[in-house]
Amino acid sequence: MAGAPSQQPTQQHVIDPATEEAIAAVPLASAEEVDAAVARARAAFPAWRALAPGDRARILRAFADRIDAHRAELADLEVRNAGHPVGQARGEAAMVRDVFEYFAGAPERPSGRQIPVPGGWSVTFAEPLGVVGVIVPWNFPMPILSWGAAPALAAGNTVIVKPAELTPLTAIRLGELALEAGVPEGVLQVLPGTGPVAGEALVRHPGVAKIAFTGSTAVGKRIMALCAGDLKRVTLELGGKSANIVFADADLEKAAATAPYGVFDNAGQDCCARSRLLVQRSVFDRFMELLEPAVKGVVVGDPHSPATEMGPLISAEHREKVASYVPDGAPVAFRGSAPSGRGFWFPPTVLTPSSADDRAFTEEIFGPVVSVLPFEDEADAVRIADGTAFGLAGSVWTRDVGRALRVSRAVTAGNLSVNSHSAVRYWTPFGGFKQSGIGRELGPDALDAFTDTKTVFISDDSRG
Ligand code: TXE
Repeated sequence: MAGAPSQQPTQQHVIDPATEEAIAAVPLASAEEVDAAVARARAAFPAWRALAPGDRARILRAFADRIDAHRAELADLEVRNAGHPVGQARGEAAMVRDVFEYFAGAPERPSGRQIPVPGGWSVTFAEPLGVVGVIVPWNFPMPILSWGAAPALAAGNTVIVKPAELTPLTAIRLGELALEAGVPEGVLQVLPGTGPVAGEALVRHPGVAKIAFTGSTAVGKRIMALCAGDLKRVTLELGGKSANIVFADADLEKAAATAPYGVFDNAGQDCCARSRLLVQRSVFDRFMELLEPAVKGVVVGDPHSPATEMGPLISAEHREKVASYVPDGAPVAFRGSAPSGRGFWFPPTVLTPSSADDRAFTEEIFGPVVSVLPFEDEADAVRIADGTAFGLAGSVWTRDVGRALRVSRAVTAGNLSVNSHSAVRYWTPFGGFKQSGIGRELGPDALDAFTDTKTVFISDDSRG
């Protein structure tokens, strides 16, 4: 059926990006295997959907408990497969547990409305869609899997997860833990494979009702176009080029001390990375003086060490892409350190481009590179912040409450933080404006993304 090419290697080696060593060999699903997985998911759907709310909730809670019991193991796997510093990886495993726990309660919470209408009532139901494909990138393999799978399952759908080629290990383990926790066969399947073969077979499959995709804007556009063929539901969480706006009246010490976290977290491989730093001109020089030690102090190295704040990039190919934004002669203000030798290391790098048109200032680099530019006033800051095709996140640093509100409302992005870089919480909505995506994940909105609303009119005239 799927129409995608199925000639490909049958397995691939998974690499530890901190050592460049192969740590596992993982099978790659063919289009035919995607077909078979969709058939299993379709077969499992009626019973999963029909479960009493309390029973579905109990199974998802048991899964969350199982994840909790295996948190350290999952974190260790992510350290080795994705190079995430161990403290960060532990936080991610805890978040995955929390996400499943939060959405586990959804079947028991009231949903639907009663709307009085002349001659009777209209009642709404949030109906599950069927089989949901969750396509996951390599930057946050565990959390992003949970952001799609947990609400989809809670809403009564069955799910097929396609992890990224580079980082399938935690997804495979989560699939095993789901079965051990009592999630029925076929309800949550993990199918490692490539984007062009397994990913695209899932997207094209007429038996799949919805695709939840996180990844590059280019692939997101292709997926949306493919989904148009049969009007498959689609949510897209794509790239970003978020601005960190620092006003002269801000707590400059705090803004400078936290700016590295805002962009170098996960080695900058974060769709929310505040990779454009806008600083009001009157405090620009002072801010740069404060920023330099903060950047040079970022601890880059062995992701197994609890002291490490930044690990390697995900692959040699990705490091080449990141390096292309810092060619010889690039306006480097200062850099942090990075290990030499094996591993895909890249030092935290601060650029001061001469204009907002600079390639490093407009394109998503997805690495530890931040570009700093001065601005004049509020209007100028918002204009520069909005000067890209993206609109995912941003930060505003000021002590003026009115300005904080004005600027955070004015910037065209889905997730703003005031005097902070933290925006992602599993109980609040997350997603992008403009070319950063469509739809919202997490929080109550996520359930809307995995259901269609049905309205049933009930006449109060039983004589017909
Ligand atoms: O992403 P892809 P890549 C950005 C970031 C990064 C760039 C490339 O700038 O440097 O994208 O990363 C699957 N049909 N982000 O190449 O290719 C693929 O197998 C169906 C931002 O890794 O978009 C993987 O599972 N699926 C981002 C997933 O899509 C396809 C996170 C993402 O891969 C497919 C990651 C196809 N035709 C990268 N082609 C974010 N929003 O955080 C690929 N895939």
